[in-house]
Amino acid sequence: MEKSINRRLLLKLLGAGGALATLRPSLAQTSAQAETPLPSFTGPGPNPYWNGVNPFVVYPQKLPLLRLTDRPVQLETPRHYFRTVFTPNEAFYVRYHLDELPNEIDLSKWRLKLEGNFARQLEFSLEDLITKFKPVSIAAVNQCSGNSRSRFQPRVAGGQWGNGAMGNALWTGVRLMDLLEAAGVKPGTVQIQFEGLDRGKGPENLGSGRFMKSLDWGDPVLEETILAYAMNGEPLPMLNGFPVRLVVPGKFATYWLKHVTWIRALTEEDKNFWMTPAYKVPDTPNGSTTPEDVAAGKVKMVPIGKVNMPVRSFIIDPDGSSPLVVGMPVKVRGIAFSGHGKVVKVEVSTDDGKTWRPALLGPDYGKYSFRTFEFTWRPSAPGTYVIAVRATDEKGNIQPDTPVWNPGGYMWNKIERQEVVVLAAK
Ligand SMILES: Nc1nc2c(c(=O)[nH]1)N[C@H]1C(S)=C(S)[C@@H](COP(=O)(O)O)O[C@H]1N2
Ligand SMILES: [Mo]
Repeated sequence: MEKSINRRLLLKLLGAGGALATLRPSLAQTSAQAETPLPSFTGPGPNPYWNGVNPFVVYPQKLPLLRLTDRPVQLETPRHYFRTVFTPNEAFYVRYHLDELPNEIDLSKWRLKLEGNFARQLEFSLEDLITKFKPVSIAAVNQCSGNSRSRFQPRVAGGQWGNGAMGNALWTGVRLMDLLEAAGVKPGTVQIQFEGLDRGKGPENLGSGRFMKSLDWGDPVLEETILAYAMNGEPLPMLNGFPVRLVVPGKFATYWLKHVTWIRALTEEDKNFWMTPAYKVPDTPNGSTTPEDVAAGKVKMVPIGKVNMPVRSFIIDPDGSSPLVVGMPVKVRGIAFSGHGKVVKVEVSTDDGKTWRPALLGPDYGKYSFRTFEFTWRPSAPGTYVIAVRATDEKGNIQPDTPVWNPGGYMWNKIERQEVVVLAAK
């Protein structure tokens, strides 16, 4: 099956017409904007907004998504696209750090380069990657470290994401280790660095105009990491990393480099801005600390690559937009995932977290995928109810009902809630 997917893909990527081989979208296309002003601020207190409060905008190859910023491009996926276990490519969120994005890529010239402390300095075309290496597929959740950052109290700087800076896809590509073995990693290598094609100034005077991330040589995640050329059986959308991106299962998306064009074996630790000081978390069990401890210089910070994504779950339906009716069954549905292993239990509460009952889990697409759940609830009296959901993974990690706080606004995983109104049946 993989073989035929691949032949089809190859045709799509390289074949006649080549519509996708060189995309010529204008990244400046604009959108229909909301006609009435939206509320401007979502906190403090219980947050009624699942997504961030932002206008819809349309970019090439994308459905209308919620715009956080346009330089760099940051687009959030609206809640209803999480009704399916795989997030549609056209609705998949977008996050960049720099403002000059590759707008078209000529695959007759593009080459992936392996350089640095390798026995052989190699170059591969996209066709080489597709045809010379065994394709592998993995379902995995890509989640921004700052997903749900708008919930932080006190608030922290950075994109004020709601819950939609995440997505699940079936990724197909080459095992990173197959590429590294072909080049021959020489002794003395400490990290493998990845760089893409986007450029820009980045934060002032920090030498940050190239987005680069490195994984430790010897980190077990390298065994599962792939360089993906397909997402849900299609070429990657340009804004999600065409022609190839890194998929680092279980790790936050900051390591999932897009448009990967350079892979380097480093003999010294990568100290570029995007490794340090950016993207660091307190070295505490759940990445949490306090503003006071940070101010007092008490907190040891480590790269977020040292941790896996904490367990999370989300209520997708009901979304509170319409009332429920006494005696009428309603399906509470959503998704759950964990970077630590398979989700083994999802529980739903209809009394704001006082009592919990198990939900039915959907199909298992592997431990790094979203897992859907469903719970049938028949409200017996009118009123306002708070539905809550919490997941447990195979390592026994369970979502806390306490908020996370750290200066980067990372690793949020508090139990999610949805308020609903139940009306009397007439
Ligand atoms: N080349 C490149 N890759 C990148 C980034 C970037 O700015 N440039 N951002 C990273 C971060 S922080 C995130 S959250 C994910 C977002 O992936 P997506 O835009 O495909 O959703 O890409 C990662 N890979
Ligand atoms: Mo991110």
